[in-house]
Amino acid sequence: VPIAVLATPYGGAGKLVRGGLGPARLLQGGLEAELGRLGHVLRPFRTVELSPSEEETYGAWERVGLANGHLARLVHEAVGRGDFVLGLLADCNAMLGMLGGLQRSGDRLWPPRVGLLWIDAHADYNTPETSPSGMLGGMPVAVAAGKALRRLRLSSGMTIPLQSPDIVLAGVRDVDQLEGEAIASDGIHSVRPAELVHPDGVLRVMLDHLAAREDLIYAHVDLDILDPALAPAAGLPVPGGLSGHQLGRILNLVLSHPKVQALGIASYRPEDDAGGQTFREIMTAVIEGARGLLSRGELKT
Ligand SMILES: [Mn+2]
Repeated sequence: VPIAVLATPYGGAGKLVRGGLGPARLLQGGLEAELGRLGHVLRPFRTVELSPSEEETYGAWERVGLANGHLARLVHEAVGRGDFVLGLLADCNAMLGMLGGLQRSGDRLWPPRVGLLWIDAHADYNTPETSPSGMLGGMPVAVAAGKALRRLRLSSGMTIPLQSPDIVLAGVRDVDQLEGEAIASDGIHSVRPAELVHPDGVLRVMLDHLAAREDLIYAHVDLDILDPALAPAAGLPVPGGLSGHQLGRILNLVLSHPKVQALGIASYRPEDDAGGQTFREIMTAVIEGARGLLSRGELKT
């Protein structure tokens, strides 16, 4: 399966320097070379760019929607060619564009059902009403589920909101109170952090349930799923978390699943990673995941 590597430097605070450089740094720092060495065919790297007039449009949240709309078009093109999509994302808000692109692939009148496997220290299930911080980055899963910010969802290409059973949260270890109440009352499924250490258990069961329901699955990784002691330059650090090797075993399992059509990797901050420690953990994880993608090809033939 050819891999289309797509990047977006746009996040909740605009075109980020913090995080915005992350996607390019991952690729040039060795990801491209390593994927090639494994035997993957890579499409030419594409990156989202707003036009000058779009850059001047309204506020940062509107620009996130515009950038996500561009990302969705790139995802749509890539999936139309049969590519696997690897999204290198400034922050988690870009998940809306990844989902939007997957929803638009296939028949327009009978769009594919798309599921979400959300691997993050945070649930990102806040709405503007429940959020203690008001940060857009804490809301994208709720936006994808149609609970708030309809305009942002639509401009990201997501015409159909996810339903609760389309969502599986994995490894979440920091939830705000009202956010937790919403997750419980909406009946969102979760895989607990301790259960992720052996991915071939609860996670596999959840993935199989999701696959039975969906045509396509998007797997999203906020790199703060990693332990900040090992990978401090990733996302919004929360004590605890996985090693790069542990995340690699999870991604290996996830990417070996034929319905997983896209992987998003979000929130690497190279400017806080002078020694490259976080980079090495990420690389370990993604390379192990990419092996899973290769094993899927072998199963098919
Ligand atoms: Mn997070």
